[in-house]
Amino acid sequence: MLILHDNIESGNAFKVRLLLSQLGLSFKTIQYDVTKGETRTAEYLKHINENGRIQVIEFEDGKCLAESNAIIYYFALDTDFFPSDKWQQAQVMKWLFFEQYSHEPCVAVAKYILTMLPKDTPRRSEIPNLHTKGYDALNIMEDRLKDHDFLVADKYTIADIALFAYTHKAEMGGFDLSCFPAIVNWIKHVENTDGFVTMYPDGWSRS
Ligand SMILES: N[C@@H](CCC(=O)N[C@@H](CS)C(=O)NCC(=O)O)C(=O)O
Repeated sequence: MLILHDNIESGNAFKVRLLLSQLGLSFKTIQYDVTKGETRTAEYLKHINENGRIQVIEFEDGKCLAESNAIIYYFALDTDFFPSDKWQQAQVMKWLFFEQYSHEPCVAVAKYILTMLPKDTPRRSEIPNLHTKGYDALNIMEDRLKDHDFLVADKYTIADIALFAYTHKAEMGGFDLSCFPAIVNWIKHVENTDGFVTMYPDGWSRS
């Protein structure tokens, strides 16, 4: 069975859980506490990911693939979650790179600082800058979504999965989504797709 090296708080890991669930693929998860260096052990670096991070998918033959967007690309190929048209494929890739370069480093990191680190962490000083850059990214999404149901070709693809992951939890990072009506609407569209699963399982609470 597929194994996802996972952390329930990670939007990057949620992308993979969501796509695998929507594809109807079975997998089990191994949870890591990323605040305790559990992905930095010699064993992990050697066998799972030399880059010392989740999320990693481990195949039945022991091969491991890291990087959330590479993982969702791999599983989406030849399915409805990745277009067959070359131009649309490139549009999907554009949003995946945008997510990793302009969105996740602000929207996800603000969530991490505000929800995972102690309240007196000096890293709170990063929040204003993260908000400025994060709002720039959200504005770009809002602009696209104000006259489209989904990010590419008006069809639900892995571009939506990649950006949904941290956007729908952006308020945990102190972002106010009420100024983004198109994004709020798109979140509802994604939540209504077949086989949608939530990021945090029912009854889950941070220990
Ligand atoms: N670009 C990577 C990001 C991976 C990443 O930043 N993982 C974080 C959790 S979201 C992590 O494992 N942090 C632990 C560490 O850096 O020690 C992806 O999308 O998979």
